[in-house]
Amino acid sequence: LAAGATAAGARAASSTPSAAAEVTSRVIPVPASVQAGGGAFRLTSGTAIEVDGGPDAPDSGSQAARDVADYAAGLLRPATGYALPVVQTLAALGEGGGRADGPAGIVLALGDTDQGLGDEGYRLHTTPTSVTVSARTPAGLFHGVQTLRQLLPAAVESRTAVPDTAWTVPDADIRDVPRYAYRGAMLDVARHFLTVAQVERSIDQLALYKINTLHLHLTDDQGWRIAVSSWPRLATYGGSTEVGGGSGGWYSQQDYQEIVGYAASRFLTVVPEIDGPGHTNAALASYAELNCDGKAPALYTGTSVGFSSLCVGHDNTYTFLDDVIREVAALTPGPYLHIGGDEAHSTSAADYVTFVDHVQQIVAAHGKTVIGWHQIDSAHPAPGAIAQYWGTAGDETDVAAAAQAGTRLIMSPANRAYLDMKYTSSTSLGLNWAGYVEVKTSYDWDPATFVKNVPASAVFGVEAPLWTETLKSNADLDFMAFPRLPGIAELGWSPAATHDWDAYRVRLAAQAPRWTALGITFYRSPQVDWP
Ligand code: TNX
Repeated sequence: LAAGATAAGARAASSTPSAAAEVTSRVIPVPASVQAGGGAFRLTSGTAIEVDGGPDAPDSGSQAARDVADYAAGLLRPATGYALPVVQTLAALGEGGGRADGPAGIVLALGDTDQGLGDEGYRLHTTPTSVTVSARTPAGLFHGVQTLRQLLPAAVESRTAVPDTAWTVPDADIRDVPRYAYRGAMLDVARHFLTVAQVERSIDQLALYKINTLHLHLTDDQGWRIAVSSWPRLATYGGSTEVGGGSGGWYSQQDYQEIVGYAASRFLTVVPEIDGPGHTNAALASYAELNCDGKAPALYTGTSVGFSSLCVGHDNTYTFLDDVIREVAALTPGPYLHIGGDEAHSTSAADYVTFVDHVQQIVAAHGKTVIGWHQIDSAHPAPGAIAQYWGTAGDETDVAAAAQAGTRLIMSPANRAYLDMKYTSSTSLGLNWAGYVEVKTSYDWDPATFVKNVPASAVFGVEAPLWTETLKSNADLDFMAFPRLPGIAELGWSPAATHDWDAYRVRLAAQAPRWTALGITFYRSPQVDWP
């Protein structure tokens, strides 16, 4: 083991086992390295949050650090009842990352104060008078704040004051960097429409576990959920219903930008998905000219898959896709656009290849990198394309061949990472086509080795999809995501050497009071000793 992996870190810190043990029994994803710090820190009514924007402050980096400090203050003020003023300083960091002098408090320090923290890593160091989070980037500071949050008592999540609480941060010196650059979750807003408020609530849950990507499945047979000015009926008609026949809904371009901006404030990138050639009944119903026979089918509110297809041989199809992808790309600051490509059972194999190859060109023309469900590996994945694996067996030879040839992989094996699979045969919500996925099954796999003959370097990250055929309310979403989502987040962030179900189930149990304080309904799996 390289020094720095938690298992090694925990051993190296055996002179002070409590520091590492406290952190590794409480924080998800478990940090890459935990050593003893300078002593535990306690927040008081006199604590301030100091922002050190680094040597170049004030500049845009400094403003971003300030935003993270304001966010941290917003998290910590309600439960503590403390003022926690945010103050900006230019002071240099003291030895070991703590403050040399100056006011006691929480310090967020941006700059190249530490080596090897990369784009998202951070260091968190406690002393009796300070807890300092340092990072090279604002994203790193933000992730460090999530760790700080989880080191405080669960009551910190309360939105009302919890008096007589000792707001203690245990002694720790944490250095933490992610295993994978892409750590995602997907919301299917097509089968059941989810409001902007529901999506933002999910974003906050994802941020707590250092997930950095929100994939929005915006279009499917049952609904088209984003306004496209050049094809307005997609939303107004195609978005007018959902599974079960409810009234559905759709995001105006302003709504979508609101979601993108909220995600960015939590350091998540939005990946919009426009699915094709299958999963397109809502579009086909909205515009007759998209159909090979020129006839618009009825809207669809059931849960079957594989019955719809865009007309691959029609020019209209590519005019439509070019318009949609141009508009969606322009609204999306992130580098990716997801083209779907799954379950095209009503498209011939040859047409499928024609379609995927053409759509990839359109996405490239609008400046985005293609992500597609792993069936795109049966076409010709463009240079830089990313395939999202949602199989269960791990023996797909076309996926392995594409990975060997340079197509990166996002790992979402359905029998592990799908948050919509039932936990057991008695789970009332969810589906079971990929089997039952209890908490241990969901956690206990390795993204690097799940698909045979894939080079570890081809794995770009992990994603937990939440399909909504059976889900609608916040309570529904929560119950399926918790407690599995934190496990997928840990697979994406923590070093493989830290992977250990027995240790993980202890950390997971410790999260439950936090979820309760946050109003998150969760499945009390018998595999975990909940408090
Ligand atoms: C398969 S996964 C689908 C979705 C369903 C999901 C339900 C994938 C790429 N396609 O259309 O919603 O199963 O688990």
